[in-house]
Amino acid sequence: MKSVSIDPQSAVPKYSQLREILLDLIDAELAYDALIPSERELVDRYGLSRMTVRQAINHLVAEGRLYRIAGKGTFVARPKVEMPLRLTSFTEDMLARGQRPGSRDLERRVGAAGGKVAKGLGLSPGDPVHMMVRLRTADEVPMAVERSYIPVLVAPGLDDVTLTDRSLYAILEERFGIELDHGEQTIEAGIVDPDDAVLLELRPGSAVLLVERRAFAEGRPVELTVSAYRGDRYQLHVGLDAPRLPATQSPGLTSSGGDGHG
Ligand code: 16G
Repeated sequence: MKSVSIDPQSAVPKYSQLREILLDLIDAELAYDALIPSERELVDRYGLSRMTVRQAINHLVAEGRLYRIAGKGTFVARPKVEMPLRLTSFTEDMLARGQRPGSRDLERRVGAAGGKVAKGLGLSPGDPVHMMVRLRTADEVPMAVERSYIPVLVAPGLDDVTLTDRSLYAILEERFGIELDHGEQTIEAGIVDPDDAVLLELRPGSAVLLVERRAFAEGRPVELTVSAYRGDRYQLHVGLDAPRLPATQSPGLTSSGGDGHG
């Protein structure tokens, strides 16, 4: 069982012990948007310095577990959003969570595909592509900046359609008859780009999830999108299957922990 007081003998730093205590409190007792005890109360309750208390809270704010409102206090953040690992659109995903999806066009133009974009979309460098940069919001809270590329050939005239507060996937389907049927995605950790930090209301140097998606229709690449999702608002959850040995392999080897390959 975790202690509910600070152990001064512990090798675990005091701010870290307080962080654990606060996490337990958040999980067990506090709903989101609930006010947490003030710094002064925590100082008194746990016999810590103000600096140590602040350090624990700063950590939890950076991790997206708490948020501050100047002059009001520190509150429990909403649980992180699980990034879907399906070919859903941002709009569908937010509606399914009961949140209001939003989209703001930051940049829209037709340009010449560079090497990487051309390769991803099966084009030749210099071929025309729609380039769009969008800020995505959920209940007005900025969640991600998405930079998408779509071959002009597959969606001619898309540049005349506003995407503000609209779904790109719905427009592709309704207006251009494109039904995306397959996708692939790479997700890696990153540090927010300084311009994106302003849009996403993050401090410079904050963590983001960098997501690169390609979506296809009938085997043809339709979309390449590179997005920065707020690291304090998103997490990934994956189900894990136990490795299964091929049926031909001897059952005597099952305790080796091998995955049956090689
Ligand atoms: C998701 C996709 C993005 C796609 C967008 C379409 C990820 C990481 N990205 O945000 O590639 O362009 O949905 O959403 O999932 P929309 O139809 O709401 O515009």
